[in-house]
Amino acid sequence: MDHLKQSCYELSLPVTEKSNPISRDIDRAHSKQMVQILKRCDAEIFEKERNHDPFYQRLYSLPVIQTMVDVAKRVEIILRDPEESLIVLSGCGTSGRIAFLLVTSFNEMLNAQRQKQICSYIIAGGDRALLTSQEAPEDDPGLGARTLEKVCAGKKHVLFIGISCGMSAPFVAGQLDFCLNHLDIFTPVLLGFNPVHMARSELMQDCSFHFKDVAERMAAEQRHKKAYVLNPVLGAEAISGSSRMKGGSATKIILETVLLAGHEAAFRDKMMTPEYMSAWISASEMVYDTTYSRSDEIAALIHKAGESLQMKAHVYYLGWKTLGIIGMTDASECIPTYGADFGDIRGFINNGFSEMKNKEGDLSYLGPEFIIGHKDFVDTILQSLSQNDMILFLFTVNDDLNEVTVLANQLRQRTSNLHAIAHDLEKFTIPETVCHMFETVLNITWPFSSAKDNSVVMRQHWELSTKLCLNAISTGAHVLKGKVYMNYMIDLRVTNSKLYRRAINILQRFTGCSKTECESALLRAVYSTDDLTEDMTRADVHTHTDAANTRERVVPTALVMIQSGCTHAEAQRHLDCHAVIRDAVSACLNSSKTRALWTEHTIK
Ligand code: F1P
Repeated sequence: MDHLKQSCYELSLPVTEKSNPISRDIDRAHSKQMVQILKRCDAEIFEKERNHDPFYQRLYSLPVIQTMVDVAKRVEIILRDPEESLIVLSGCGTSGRIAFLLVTSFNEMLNAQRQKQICSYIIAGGDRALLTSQEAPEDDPGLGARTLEKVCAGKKHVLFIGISCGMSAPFVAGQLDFCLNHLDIFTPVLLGFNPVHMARSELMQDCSFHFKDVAERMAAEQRHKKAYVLNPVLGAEAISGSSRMKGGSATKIILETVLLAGHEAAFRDKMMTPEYMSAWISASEMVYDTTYSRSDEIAALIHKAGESLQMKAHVYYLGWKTLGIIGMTDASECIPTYGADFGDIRGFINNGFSEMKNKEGDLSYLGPEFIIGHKDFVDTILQSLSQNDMILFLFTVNDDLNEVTVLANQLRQRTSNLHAIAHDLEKFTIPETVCHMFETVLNITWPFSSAKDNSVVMRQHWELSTKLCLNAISTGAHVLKGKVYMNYMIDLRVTNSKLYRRAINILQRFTGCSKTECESALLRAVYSTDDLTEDMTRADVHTHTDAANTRERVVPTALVMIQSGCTHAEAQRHLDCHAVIRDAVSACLNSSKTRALWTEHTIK
């Protein structure tokens, strides 16, 4: 594919789907280089505006900050008059998990201050999606609207924040549309990371409009302060399209700021100014700086996790309180992103579901993926633990260090592959005896401030820091396992319409073939056939993604079929010859390049 074609192709993608030039060679980097690449990509979250470009507003751009002030004022109004009012945060996948984390923490803070808990979360697919990848409900705008209506029944004022990093999830579009049709009750906010004109314009299931229509209607209503679009650009993700990374982090930073600022205004009469908002963001930037100042330790943890995955062993995150949630969120997203098995990277939390405080309560009856307590880990996994399995503790000085010590001692009897990310404070450090139990400790000591709500803010900073580390570890480990080619997730699971389109985009990117050719190869891989029937080609995307859900290596198979012009069975044989997906893809792309060059040469 020549350069011009390739750059036109890139231009047509929204920012959140583009390939980031910084990480183009991440698949060939060793762990220390990887941390530097991820550090530069994450730095783009805080990058200042370039040439006052109105289409590419950044997080610190004045219009973005002003919108944050406006939304925080809505939070304040609701907190001042909580009867019959509600703040709802909603999203799919990582966006829904972050919504859950923010809502539970904010409600807990309100409860501790004897205030009414007025926040609620919605995640597409319900609470089971907090722990496992449930990509299909994301495609249903009607389901989104119905769920929202139910949650808000009887309320007179609702601030609805719909999160879709890629400005693409039909579930969220359905909810925003519902709000726009009931502006007497709802103030809708769209949080995403593309300019409005790049919102998805593909028609949605049983629907006459698309996401971009909704985003444009939202932008129009913003002029009357009836709706708000919060959409700073963060630059492309380090792994193309992996919005769990920068998208998830920025979602957390923006919404925590807005919620806390509204709270400060309601209960401490703090004035909300743009400077005040910028200061909150700068505090998160400090978290970014501090975290990446420990690049060597992060690299060591990537290396260890990579070794475990390469040996087909496991990585287990054992976290306390919200760090447990951060761990489970990171782990759950590896399945759709890297085609990982649920057992490859798993998260556990102290006290299991009673610590989660999710709406639907204990879900352990749903099966092994929903076994999440530390005690469950000891009861079900400890017996079979091998030295190749990596265990990573996630805790802070405010957690029960006695519990940490007891569990670590118990595990040390079976393995020394025990590591930790541990946060403490200048005045309250974690005793060395605790740190010494681990082979590698990423111990970050944070400056202590005695401000009243410091514990809430500190916890948020520890969560963000842990999220950055875990995103780096799980991404790096999968890169080392060969699940990434250049900076593309070539073994993604094609389980919803966005991922289906992404799969076609990846095939176009590497083969230079038309969309139709790539889609046809993808379908042949999805249905394991060389001859697509009419039923197959006529079926809707939903049917395709349903079928793809049970298939392995769908995109690599399609890629080999296109590049080598071979049958499905031959493509499977080619992949079977390579233990590592990246090697199989690279061998296929290189051999066809050589063939093309050779043909060109002989023709001349
Ligand atoms: C939602 C989401 C992602 C996930 C996957 C599928 O994306 O579930 O969290 O990583 O790519 O989509 P978005 O609506 O926030 O863009």
